[in-house]
Amino acid sequence: MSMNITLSREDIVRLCERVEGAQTRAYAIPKLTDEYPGMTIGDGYAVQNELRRRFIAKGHKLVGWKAGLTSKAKMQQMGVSVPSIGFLTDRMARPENAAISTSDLVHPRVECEVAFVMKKALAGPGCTRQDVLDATDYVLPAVEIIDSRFSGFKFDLASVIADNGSSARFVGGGRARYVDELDLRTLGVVMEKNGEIVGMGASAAVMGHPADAIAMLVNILAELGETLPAGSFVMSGGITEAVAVKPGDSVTARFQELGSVSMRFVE
Ligand code: 0L1
Ligand code: MG
Repeated sequence: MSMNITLSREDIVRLCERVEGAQTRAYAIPKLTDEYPGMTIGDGYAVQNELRRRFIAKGHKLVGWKAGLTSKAKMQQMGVSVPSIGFLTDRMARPENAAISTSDLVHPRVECEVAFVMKKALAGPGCTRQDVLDATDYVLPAVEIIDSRFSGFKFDLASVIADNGSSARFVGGGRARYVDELDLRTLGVVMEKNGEIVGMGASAAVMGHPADAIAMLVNILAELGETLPAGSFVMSGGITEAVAVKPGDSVTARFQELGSVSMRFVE
């Protein structure tokens, strides 16, 4: 890893155990920088990598990655200025129209994202939008259910990265489309909760073009000594602000050209 790591191995393992406990038993914890104010972004990724290693050792399968905090709306909402990445496993996936339990989540929020499925592996540094488009099998609409484990959503970038970018659940669906059939910058999205419109936007909100967010993700992976394998499912980041959900809520994300994705939330 070429990132600046300042924490000792013991501290990385300690923080990873703290985040893993909060994620698996669904309780809120103070942001990690309260105890380690000098924590760097590299330290955040060191904790995230340890979390990924542990989940995989327990039998979880890595299915892809997510870019997070990729729109101005999200950055303003969360008070940070740089995007992040996180990993996705089979245990986080939920089918379209699923009833998603909230009892194993802390304070879930939903956001609409364009997801990419890769037909070729990608490696950084220097990955570009065109490299991403050439390596994409198809895109599809997705909803990410994020769940920051930090009390009162009070966190900073290093803490969020350690918490795997707030990754919790994701639902892909709608219509899969080839990228050369679409203008990926101008896809409109409307998010409905219980039949009311609670968010809307256009895909250019994600770094000007969602494929740029995937290129950014591949270049961060290179800094972590990783590549993006063929077959990966990759989410490019929320187009609108994230919206809180609770048991009883139904959510539908309607994407121009890509169809819609729905789910409901239960206890
Ligand atoms: O998916 C994302 O944009 C990451 C969000 C991290 C912060 C949050 O919990 O809202
Ligand atoms: Mg997201």
